Amino acid sequence: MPNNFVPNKDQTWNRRQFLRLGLVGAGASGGGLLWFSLNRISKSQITTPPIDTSISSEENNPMKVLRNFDYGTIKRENGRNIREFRITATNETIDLNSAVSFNVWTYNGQVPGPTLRATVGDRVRIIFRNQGGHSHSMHFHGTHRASSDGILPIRNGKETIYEFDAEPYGVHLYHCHIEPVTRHISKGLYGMFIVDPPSPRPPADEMVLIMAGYDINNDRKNELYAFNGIPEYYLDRPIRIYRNQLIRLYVLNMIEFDEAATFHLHANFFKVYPTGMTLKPTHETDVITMGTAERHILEFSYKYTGKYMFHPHQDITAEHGCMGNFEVIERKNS
Ligand SMILES: [Cu+2]
Repeated sequence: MPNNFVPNKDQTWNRRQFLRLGLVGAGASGGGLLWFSLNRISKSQITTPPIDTSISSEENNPMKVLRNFDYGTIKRENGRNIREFRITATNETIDLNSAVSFNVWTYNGQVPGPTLRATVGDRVRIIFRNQGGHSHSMHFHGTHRASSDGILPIRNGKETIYEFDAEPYGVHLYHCHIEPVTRHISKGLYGMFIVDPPSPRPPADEMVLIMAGYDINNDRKNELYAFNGIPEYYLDRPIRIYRNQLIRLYVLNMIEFDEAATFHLHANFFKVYPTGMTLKPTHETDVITMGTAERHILEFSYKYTGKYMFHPHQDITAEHGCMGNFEVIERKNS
């Protein structure tokens, strides 16, 4: 993992650091995870509170999923930016809690898969290798040709390339589309695909929250639910954020078997950018309903310090693991 995963002190990003990360990104493999890219450069500085260094950096760590964006390997071909991503499907066993170990199917060894990110108009190239033992695929939401729609099975041990233009801008997703899709998704084969607008959104502390369920006993119902892969992870390890700093949440509902889930934030209201496809919010609320695969950008900041829950307001879903906390703290020296 890059050293920047667990900073020991406040992470403050200046232009020099952005440039350095951008250069690192240009040479990184598709598995490289970056928090920002060159197109995030801004005069304003966004700081993120330090992550508790006692939190492990193991592969399936929701804190790692939270603020990591994979911009791929940047190439220049025929006057265009190409963002090349290398994704491998594998099988892993993860501990969902102290009692349940579960065999998951993964993209690049993690659930959810890496958050892939591009700017609208970029050419995206996905080099997909299947080492998962079953046939799998990568189906992206977005506008593209049928040949890159990712519905054909890629057999174990085989490789394919999906290539398309990143459009339209918004919060999208990718997932395996092999039958039964319910099983392939609920076993872990899903991730977020963010397409940024031509002009970057205003600086913010950006993070990804993906809701999903686990059907542990194959009864086509979920016994456990999670944000970013592990049930109740952020409940015990709150996401630290700064008071009065803009938070931009990219939220996605990937819960199979249930018809819909809501997302509710305590003691606050958020501005809604439906499917991330607007530059201005359409409305403000504190609970939003999402069917499976629905996703939005939600923006807010906290006025008061303290600990605040977030969870679906289907409380049975929250009680079975889809529950977390923000811990709003005061920024030092401000
Ligand atoms: Cu699959």
